[in-house]
Amino acid sequence: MELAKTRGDLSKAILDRSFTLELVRVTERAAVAAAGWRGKGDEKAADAAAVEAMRAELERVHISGRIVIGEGERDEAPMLFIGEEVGAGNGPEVDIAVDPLEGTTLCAKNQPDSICVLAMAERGGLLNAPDVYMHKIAIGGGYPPGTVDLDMSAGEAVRSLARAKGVPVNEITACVLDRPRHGALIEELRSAGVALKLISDGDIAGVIHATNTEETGIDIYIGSGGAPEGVLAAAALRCVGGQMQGRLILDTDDKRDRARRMGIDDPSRKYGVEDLASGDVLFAATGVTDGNMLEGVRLGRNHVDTSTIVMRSWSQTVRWIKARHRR
Ligand code: VTB
Repeated sequence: MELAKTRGDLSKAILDRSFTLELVRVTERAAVAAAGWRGKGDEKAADAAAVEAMRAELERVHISGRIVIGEGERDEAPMLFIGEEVGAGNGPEVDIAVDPLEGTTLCAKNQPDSICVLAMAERGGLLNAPDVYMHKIAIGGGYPPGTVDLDMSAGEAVRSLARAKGVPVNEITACVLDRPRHGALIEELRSAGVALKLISDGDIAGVIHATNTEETGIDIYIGSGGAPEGVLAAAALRCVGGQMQGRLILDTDDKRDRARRMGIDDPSRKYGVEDLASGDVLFAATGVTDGNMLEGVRLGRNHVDTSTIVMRSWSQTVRWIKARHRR
């Protein structure tokens, strides 16, 4: 069988493809560091270990990187703060979004789908999103544009998706963060007959699961979660296909001010995948705990095994990289 050789326009492949493996090293190292804190009930320590490891490994990558989604503002985060320069400083100018330990609670409780995540784009390619909530809706590839929309009610969206899929609505499964604020949403989905996969945390994985329905059984992700996680999920969707929309929840003057300072003039803008992550994008995630998408870190006597997914928007290549590291 022949592989598609020219998926995209070669002139748009700004990011050298060898960076994919560089990013794998970064998320692997963060995951190994966090794995030592699995099940220990200490979210902060797990997160700090991942942040430090990610920061150290990024230092070795030949990029002039700038953190656009990170651990917070300069005054609140000692490492990987927004605006921090990262990388060896001798390569292309790129923007970096990180969630060094997505699902800190999942890691602290040793529950599924805690992952270390990083996305890289050409300069200006990732939305500088403030750390607020974002309404999100996402489905997999292969559906006509506009099959679901943030401006539809949840009931309308799942009925439209069921029609497009050619199944009754009671065969649709929606993934939703299990939060009191989603009470009405959950009620609406249940009364439409939809099956719910309620997750306690980790909606980057939740969104990606919706693009991999055959394996996860999830058709749609819907609800509000972190805006930074929304940008990272969009970076992944640029590589695996799928539709997603997001809208920032800027419900106070303070949040609107913060957003304005980050360059967001229209507080009610509906963002599509390309508005959140544009141009050439790479995305990597390594499992910390076992999950639907990735196995967690295996700590053996003499070696440590990691499992990583890494993808590239230009070629739409998705690689699963299992690695064995000597202890
Ligand atoms: C969201 C979600 C994340 O934390 O930010 C959530 O996007 C926090 O939600 O994936 P609450 O403020 O309602 O607790 C995660 O689940 C994990 O960081």
